Amino acid sequence: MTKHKSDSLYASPLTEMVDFQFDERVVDVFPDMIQRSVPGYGTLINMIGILATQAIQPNTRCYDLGCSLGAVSLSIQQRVTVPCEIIGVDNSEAMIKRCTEVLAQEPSAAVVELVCNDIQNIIIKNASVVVLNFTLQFIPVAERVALLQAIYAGLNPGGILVLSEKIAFEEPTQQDFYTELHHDFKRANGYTDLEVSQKRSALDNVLIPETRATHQQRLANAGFASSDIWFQCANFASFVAVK
Ligand code: GEK
Repeated sequence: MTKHKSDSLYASPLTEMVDFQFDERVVDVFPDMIQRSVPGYGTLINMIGILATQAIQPNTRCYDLGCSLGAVSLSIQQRVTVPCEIIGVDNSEAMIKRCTEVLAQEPSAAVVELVCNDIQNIIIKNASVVVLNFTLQFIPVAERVALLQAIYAGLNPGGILVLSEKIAFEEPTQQDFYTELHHDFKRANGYTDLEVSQKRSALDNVLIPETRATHQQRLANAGFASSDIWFQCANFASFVAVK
């Protein structure tokens, strides 16, 4: 098993706060970072593999948009039993380079292709499953509906979109409750107060969470017949939307 480096990117005081980027320094610590930062991440990855396997039709495509190091692609690749194509897309060269090594030699019914590009530039077609696992939150808010429309257009009838996001709350007391719970989760995983606060500042302009209602309204506007939350841990929720 690969030994992953532990994340200490925000452990020392930074004189200048730079917006968070998915560069080589992040790639090196990414598995540790996401496990210690996203409550329920490991369970969600396993469950997406199971859900996707249920939904994938033979000889169709499954897209993992914002694939990072390929956790979702791998979870599907290891479970799927019908011939299909998994397409992982990420615009971070460093992520795609490392992801290629992670997914290299898995025996599977699925063929995996990795693409280094903006997910807003790719043409989605013949898809039975599209996964946006904590990626839409990094797309500018005004551009989100166009991406969901392109996904909807590329899905076959009955196909599903799995959309996982950090979510926001309208009620300030509810927002405070979940923010504190999330920060306590990070502290319980060994992050210091300094790391929690510096990471929060670095993500401020980059990761824009929205409410459950906003997501579901946008999914409906993009054409999806139904959507529901099928998994949630604290303020991290996953929607499944059906075409
Ligand atoms: C996982 N899904 O492990 N085009 C392509 N990729 C993008 C774009 C874009 N416009 N914007 C951001 N990314 C993964 C985790 S991480 C979530 C996803 C997180 C990519 C970015 O390079 C990064 O790899 C990924 O989306 C978001 O299940 O770190 O919180």
